[in-house]
Amino acid sequence: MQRDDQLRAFVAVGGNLGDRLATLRSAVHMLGHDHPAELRVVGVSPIYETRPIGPSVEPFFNAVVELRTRCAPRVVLDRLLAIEVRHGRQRGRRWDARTLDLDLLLMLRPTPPGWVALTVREDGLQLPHPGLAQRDFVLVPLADLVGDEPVVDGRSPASWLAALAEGERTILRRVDEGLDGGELREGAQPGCGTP
Ligand code: PH2
Ligand code: MG
Ligand code: MG
Repeated sequence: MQRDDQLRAFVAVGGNLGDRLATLRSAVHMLGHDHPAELRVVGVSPIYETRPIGPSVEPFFNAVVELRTRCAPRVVLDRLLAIEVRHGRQRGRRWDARTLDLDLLLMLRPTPPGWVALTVREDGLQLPHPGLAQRDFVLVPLADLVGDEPVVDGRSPASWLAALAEGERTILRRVDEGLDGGELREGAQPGCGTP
């Protein structure tokens, strides 16, 4: 496969229990290092502190990470779930407080001259993520990475953000400490599941 066949995957990273900064940093480290032959971290957004949507009271830390991969969406999702489990994630009530939540937001495949979003509708996996256009805690960090690039049906994160009402905004502040840009790696990706 050509290098150009790599997919771009965008992952929302969030958590509102424990040491949120340490958790997010650790999750991004694992994304970049647990499966180096499969996933490569190429972008990290700033971290935002956000008002919880749903029953939680503790504010979240939220960020978005961009990966390059040749793995299918289901494989990427499995890697994310494994990292959640390693951070003590218990699956309880929907939208309970959580140490770490990794959501696969979007995957883009190269369609020169641009990129086209994969559409997936399977049990436990829907792409693009169904909440993508409504949540500023993913749109703002996604816009930090892609700006006004059209990512789904000609729409950009910036255009969805512009359509959000003031009352739907959750971002409290941008956190001074960031994710580690040292996770970013150059180089080719051997494949998915190949030695
Ligand atoms: N995640 C949820 C529910 N509510 N609120 C914020 N601010 N950030 C989140 O990541 C979040 C949420 C479900 O995963
Ligand atoms: Mg979530
Ligand atoms: Mg989730």
